[in-house]
Amino acid sequence: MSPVPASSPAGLPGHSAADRTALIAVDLQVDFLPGGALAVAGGHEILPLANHAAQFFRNVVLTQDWHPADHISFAANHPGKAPYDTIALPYGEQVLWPVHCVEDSIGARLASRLEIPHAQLIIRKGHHRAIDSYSTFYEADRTTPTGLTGYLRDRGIETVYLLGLATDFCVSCSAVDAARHGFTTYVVEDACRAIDVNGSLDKAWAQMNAAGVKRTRLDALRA
Ligand code: VGL
Ligand code: ZN
Repeated sequence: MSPVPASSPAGLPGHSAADRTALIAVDLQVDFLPGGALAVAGGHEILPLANHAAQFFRNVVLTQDWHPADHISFAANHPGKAPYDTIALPYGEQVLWPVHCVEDSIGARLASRLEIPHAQLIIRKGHHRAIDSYSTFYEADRTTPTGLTGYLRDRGIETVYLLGLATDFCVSCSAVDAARHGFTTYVVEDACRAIDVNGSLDKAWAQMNAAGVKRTRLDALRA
């Protein structure tokens, strides 16, 4: 009988390093691109980068911010408040945003230039009226799960790479949660763009560093 190989041949699901690794492409949606309701500067620049990066991954998860029209994170739902004001909610401080990514609206659609046909899962987050959700693992109350942890574990995923929008909100919160759940976690930093409001980008990197999130770049994926 022949010995069990140290690494199984490619093509056997769940056994090779490629099968244990997933790319999570965060919130590449119309409203976060220039011209959108909550445009992230340079957001459109990363669409070709995301398409390219995805070719290096067998497992790709896409996420969509997906809010009801009466969502608590919209400044318009708080009389007297303006976008980027903050309010105190039971789960902590909440930044108020322009109305964005309303369920089933054009702005909530994935960017038309996104071409990742082999993506296998789309996680929609932020659909509870009273809770925002930057992370694609847990909503902002830190207790309501999206189910992504279970999906990744069931699929034998051990390492995740993240890219997308915005670095300092949905990407960073997702990366921190991934690392806390024991996934080896990389952020592909040149394939992300930030909102950067009130020092949010510096704060986000500090939190990612503290959680053990590693930074990488597109070039390193090619290597
Ligand atoms: C996001 C603010 C509000 C994001 C989503 O995708 O980073 N930011 N909703
Ligand atoms: Zn949102």
